[in-house]
Amino acid sequence: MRIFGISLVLAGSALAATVSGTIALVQPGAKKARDSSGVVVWLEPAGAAARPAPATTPRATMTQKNKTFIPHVLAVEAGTAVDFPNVDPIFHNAFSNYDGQIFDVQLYAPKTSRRVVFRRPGMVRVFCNIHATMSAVIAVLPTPYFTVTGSNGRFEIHAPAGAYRFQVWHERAQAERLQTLERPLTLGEGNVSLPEISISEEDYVAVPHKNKYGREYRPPPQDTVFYPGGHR
Ligand SMILES: [Cu+2]
Repeated sequence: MRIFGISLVLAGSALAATVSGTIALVQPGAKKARDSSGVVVWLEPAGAAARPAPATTPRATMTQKNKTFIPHVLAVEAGTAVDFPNVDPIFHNAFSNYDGQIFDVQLYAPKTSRRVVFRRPGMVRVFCNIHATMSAVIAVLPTPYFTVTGSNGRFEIHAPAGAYRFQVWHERAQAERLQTLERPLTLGEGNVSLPEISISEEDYVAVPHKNKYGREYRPPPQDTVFYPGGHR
């Protein structure tokens, strides 16, 4: 009976498989991609099979360092609490007024942190209200099976057997182009290696963003100095 019991457990547990591949970001005029980092890749479970909510709130971190959000692209499952530690010697802010999730942690001091829970799936573009050059993306996903590429464009996702929709996103790619790269993917036994995926950045136009009031940024502050008692 014990042996039978063990085999039942094995049969009942979903086997995990790995989906891997490479993404090449292709800039207009360039023959080869140089840096293919920041591509979000995820497997969305097909059908309405509801996943049980995680017992504890998942956590993630986006650090403010050297006037940069690190990482520049952060992927999280919906329901994740994201901490924004400010390790710089100057004040920072983090806000988004794009679709996805509107939030504003207000101005906060060096060596302090703020936390925001991202509940609704979407691509949340994050900015700092006092530093125009700072930007980041938080990809809030309806799945725990995701990754973000590094500069070589390689990705690897582990997921249980089942039916999924494979999807990719990059901030400089057009939504219509990204849609054409979506595909159904069924995981059974064994790993899946996908052929190289090319994402064109053609048609990308960088548009300077506005501050949280929808206005132009002021001239850059002199950040070589500290800001005792606040920031203007
Ligand atoms: Cu800042």
